[in-house]
Amino acid sequence: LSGRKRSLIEDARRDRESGSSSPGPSRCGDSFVFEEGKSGKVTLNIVFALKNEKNAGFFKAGKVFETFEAKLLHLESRPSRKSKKSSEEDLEFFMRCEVHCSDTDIFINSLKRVADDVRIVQEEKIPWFPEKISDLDKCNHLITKYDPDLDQDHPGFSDPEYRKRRGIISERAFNYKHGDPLPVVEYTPEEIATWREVYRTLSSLYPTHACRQFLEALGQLESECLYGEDKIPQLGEVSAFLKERTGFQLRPVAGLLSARDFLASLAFRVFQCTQYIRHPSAPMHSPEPDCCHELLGHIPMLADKEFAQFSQEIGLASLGASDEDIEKLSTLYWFTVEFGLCKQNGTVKAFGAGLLSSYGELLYALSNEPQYKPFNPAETAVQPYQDQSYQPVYFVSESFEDAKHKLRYDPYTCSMEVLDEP
Ligand code: HBI
Ligand code: NLE
Ligand code: FE
Repeated sequence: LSGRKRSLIEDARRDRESGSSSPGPSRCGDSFVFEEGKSGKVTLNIVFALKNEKNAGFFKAGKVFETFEAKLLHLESRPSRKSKKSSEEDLEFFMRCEVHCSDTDIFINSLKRVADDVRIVQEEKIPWFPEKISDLDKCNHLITKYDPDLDQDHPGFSDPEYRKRRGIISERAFNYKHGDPLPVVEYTPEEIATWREVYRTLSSLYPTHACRQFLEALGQLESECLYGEDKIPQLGEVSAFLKERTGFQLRPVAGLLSARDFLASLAFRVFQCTQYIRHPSAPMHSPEPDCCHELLGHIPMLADKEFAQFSQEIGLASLGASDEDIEKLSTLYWFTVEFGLCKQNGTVKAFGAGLLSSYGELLYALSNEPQYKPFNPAETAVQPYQDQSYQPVYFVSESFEDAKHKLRYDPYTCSMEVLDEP
């Protein structure tokens, strides 16, 4: 294990144990602080509603605060979410205040007499998340799955030259900072031979197996001479191509990133790309991302406006999300962006990058052998998945746009709306 890798792993472990890597902003919504305090005081976060006679109720609540000498630290109001049916909107208040420890129970009980639905809420710790694109420099927590240095089943495990090469390419990615020019890798003839084989075999399947959006973008990449079987495209050129079409840009990544870090970059329309290539002994399928996967699987799809927006929305939803929600979003990402199928002109086509970069799995996914289920975010998000080999089940969207419409980020509530059947 190189020193660099070890320090990354330790870093990630520390973050997990301490709950977050740096103090995050407070979440708006219904999570608030409850701190045991200094000098016999506690800070309470209280939510209560006022249903009838709001003005009178508000002043009565104020009286309770006054009586208990509660020090008001913060106050805000919003329409109650529960009041859909009533003609007049109920109001909900959030107050943060400091009271004497010994008064807590009686204070809350008094409040309950003058207000409705009184709740004390505890703050969920919000995991740190990048707030600006350059913060992505801190999103570099690698996970060590399928690492050729560690995993005995990796086809490169017993190939010291391959491991050394990967180490060099990964180190450059690791040192990359936002704004630096994208690293140029001088690929060796052997690496180009692997690319050629992957490119050729996949190209023979694309016309029948890939979705329309993919074929269109690949055609453009080829006619602009960015893509072809004789050279491995460089990230800088490809990034410029994407930026013009959908605003997506690339940054190099040293290996498999944590789901949280990987998804966060999508929120900024940044796609993290590995630059090393798969081992020549296994060109038709690799469980880990490599440049064939990024360049052939992801890039053409990211040139499509609808798909780019879908990807960004998953990323936005992931910012500051709980670990459970990250898991769900990863699963959604997995069965759409990586392994999604969709219907086009009555036939099923692939739009997932993991299929479009693996000759073996692309054939298999459309062979009628695996199980197929209709795409539906609620169900898809909890479908267990494994990433070692081909998927046992694929989700099929009614149309390419359907997947996007069913999953929509609402910028006002900062949450994902899952829409039912259109
Ligand atoms: N890291 N570098 C990299 N590339 C990916 O495609 C990737 C990742 N980490 C996690 C991940 N994909 C997905 O499986 C989801 O967990 C987001
Ligand atoms: N299985 C894919 C391939 O061989 O290209 C890579 C999947 C990465 C998630
Ligand atoms: Fe991928």
